[in-house]
Amino acid sequence: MPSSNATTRALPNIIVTGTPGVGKTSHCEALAERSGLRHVSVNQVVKDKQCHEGWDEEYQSWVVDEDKLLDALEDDAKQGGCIIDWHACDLFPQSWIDLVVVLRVDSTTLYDRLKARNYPEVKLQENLDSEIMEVLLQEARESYDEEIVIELQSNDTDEMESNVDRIVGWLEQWKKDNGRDAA
Ligand code: DAT
Repeated sequence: MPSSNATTRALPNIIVTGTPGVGKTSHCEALAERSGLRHVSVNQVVKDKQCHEGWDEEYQSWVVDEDKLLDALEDDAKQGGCIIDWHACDLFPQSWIDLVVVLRVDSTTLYDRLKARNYPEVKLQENLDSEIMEVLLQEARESYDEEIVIELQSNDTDEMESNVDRIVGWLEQWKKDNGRDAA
C-alpha cells in the first residue's frame, strides 16, 4: 500500500468512499475504533451544519452545498486524523488527502442492502448502475494520484476485517514515514 510524502498534519486524512451501501459507515466505525482516528460522517456534517440547499424529494437526500461543506470540514482536515465517509470524493482538495479507499461490492449484495433500506426505485437503480460502471473508482482515480487510491472488496465481514487490518497497517507505516511514531 502507498505511503504519502511529508505533511504538516500530525495524522493522515483518509477518505472511505463508494456507492451507498458498500459499507463505508461500517468500515469507518471499525477503523475509528481500531486506529483512534475520527470518523467524519459527511452526511452528518451536511445535516448538522446545514451545508445544503434543501431536500430532494425524489432522491430522498440533501442537495449538498459543496462550498459550505468544504468550509465546515477545513479545520478538521488541516488538523488531520479524519476518516472521511462520503459517496463522492472529487470535491476534496488533493492536499487534504493521504489515502483514498474505494469500497466495492457485488451487485446482488448491493441490491439486497439497498432494498433493506427501502430506497426509492429510481435511487436504487441509479446506485446499482453506478456500482457496475465503477463510477466512484473512476472519480477517485481522476481526482487523486493513483498511488494513493486503493480498491477494496466489501461483500462480507471477513473482507471488512481484512480491509480494516490493511488500512491500520498503512496508518502505522504512514506514522513511521512521517516521524509520528515516537510517543
Ligand atoms: P454505506 O455507509 O456505504 O452506505 P453501510 O456501512 O451503512 O454502507 O452498510 C450498509 C449495510 O450493509 C449495513 O447493514 C451493513 C452492511 N455491510 C456493509 N459492508 C459489509 C460487509 N463488508 N460485510 C457485511 N455487511 C456489510
